[in-house]
Amino acid sequence: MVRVNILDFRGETLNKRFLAQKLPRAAETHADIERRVAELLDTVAGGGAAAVKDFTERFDGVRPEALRVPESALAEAAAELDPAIRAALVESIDRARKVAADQRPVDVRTELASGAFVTTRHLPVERVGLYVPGGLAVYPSTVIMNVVPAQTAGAHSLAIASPPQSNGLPHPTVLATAHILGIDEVWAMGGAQAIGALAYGFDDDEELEPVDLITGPGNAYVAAAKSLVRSRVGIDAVAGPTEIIVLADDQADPRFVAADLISQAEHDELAASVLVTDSVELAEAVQKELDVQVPEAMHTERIATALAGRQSAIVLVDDLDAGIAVVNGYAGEHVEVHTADAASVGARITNGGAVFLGDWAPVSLGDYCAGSNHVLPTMGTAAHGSGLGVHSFIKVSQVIDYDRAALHEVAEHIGVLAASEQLPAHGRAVDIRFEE
Ligand code: HSO
Ligand code: ZN
Repeated sequence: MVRVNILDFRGETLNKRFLAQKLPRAAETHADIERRVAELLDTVAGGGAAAVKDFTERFDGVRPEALRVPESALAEAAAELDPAIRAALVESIDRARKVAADQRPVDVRTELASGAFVTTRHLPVERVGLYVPGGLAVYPSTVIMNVVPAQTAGAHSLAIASPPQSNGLPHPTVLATAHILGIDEVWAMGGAQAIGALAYGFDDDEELEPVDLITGPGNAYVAAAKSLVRSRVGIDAVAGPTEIIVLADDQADPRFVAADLISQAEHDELAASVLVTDSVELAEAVQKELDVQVPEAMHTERIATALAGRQSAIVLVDDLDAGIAVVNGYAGEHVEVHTADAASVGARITNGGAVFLGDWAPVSLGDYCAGSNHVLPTMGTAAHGSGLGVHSFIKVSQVIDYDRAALHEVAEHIGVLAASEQLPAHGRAVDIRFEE
C-alpha cells in the first residue's frame, strides 16, 4: 500500500501561524551544502574553465575537451531529432511565444504638470545565463520555458548551461531544442560549478562572458549556488523540489487526482504532492487509486518515496473555504482545483505559482504545452514571488524630464523636505538654479 500522511485540520482555526507550523514542508536545505558550495564557487572564481572541468570530471564522471558546445553539434542534434519530438517542441514553443508576446510591458510617459514628465521604461537584461538541469530526467521543455520569455523580453545575449552526459555533451534533445530556438551558445556544465561559471565567467582555456542574470531550476547544489552568487548577478528564484497541491471536493474524479499527484512525485523523491479535501470519501478513493496507479508507474519507488515523505500529505478540512485557506497558506508551485465551479474557486486562490482549473487542465499540460511557464516559485515563495515570464528578464528604469518652470513649481517642497532630513545640500542643488 502506498503510504501518505493524513493531516486532519477539521475543527481547527486555520490562521497563518497554525498553517506555517502544520503544513507539510520539506526539511530546510542543509547548511553543510551551502558551505561546500561556497568553497566550490571560490575555486571556480579563481580557477576558471580548468576548475569547472575538474568539477565536471568529479561530479559528472566525464572531462569534456571543450566546455563550449560546438555549433555543429547543435545543428546535428536538431537534424537527428525524432520528428514527433520536433513537432511537440514546436507546438510548445508556439504557445509559449503567444503568451509571452502578450506579457510585453508598455513604456508609459506620465505628465505630472506642464513640462513635468516621468517615463517608465522597460529594458531587457543584456546577458542571461539559463540553467537546464540534467539528473534524473532530461528537460528540453525547460529550455523552452527559459529561452522564450528571455527572447521575447529582448535579452541581447543568451547562454545555456546543462550538464554533460558520458559523451561530454548535454542531452541531444536539449541541444536540438536550443538550436530550434536559435540559441548558439551552449555550455556543457552542470551543478554549482555551472552557476559559478555563469556568474564569474572565465578566460583561461576558453572564454565565457559573465552574465547579468541566471534563471532556471536545479537541484539543492544549484539552488545553493544561485543564492550565493546573487550579490553579483540577478537570479530568478531559489528553486526547491517541485510541488503540486490539489483542492478537491466530492465531485472530483479520484483517478485524475491520483494521476496528477503521481505526475509531480515522479520528478524527485523530495517532490511534494498534497491533496486538500473536505470529502473523506474522495480522500479514500484517491488513496485507493494511488494503490492501483503507483505500482503501474515507471518510477514506482521514487514516487512512493515522495508520496510518503513529510512534504506530502492528504489534508482533511471542514469545507471549501477552509480548503482555500490551506491552499493559500501553502502557496504552492502548482495548484489544481477539482471542485464544482472550479473557475470561481480558482479565482480565490491568491497564492499559487500556476493555478489549473478543472478536469482538463492537469499540471502536465502546463509542464509542456499550455503556453504558460513551468519555472515557478516553490517552498511557499508563491506568496510573494512569480514564475518565469517576460517580466523576469526586464528591468524598469525611469526617465525624469522637467523644465525650468516645472522644477520651480516644486522647489520649495524639495527645500522643506531636504531640511527636514538635515540634508540642506539637496535643497541648495535646486535653489542655485534659480539665483540671478
Ligand atoms: N513540473 C516541473 C517541470 C517539468 N515537468 C519539466 C516535466 N518536465 C516543474 O514545474
Ligand atoms: Zn513536471
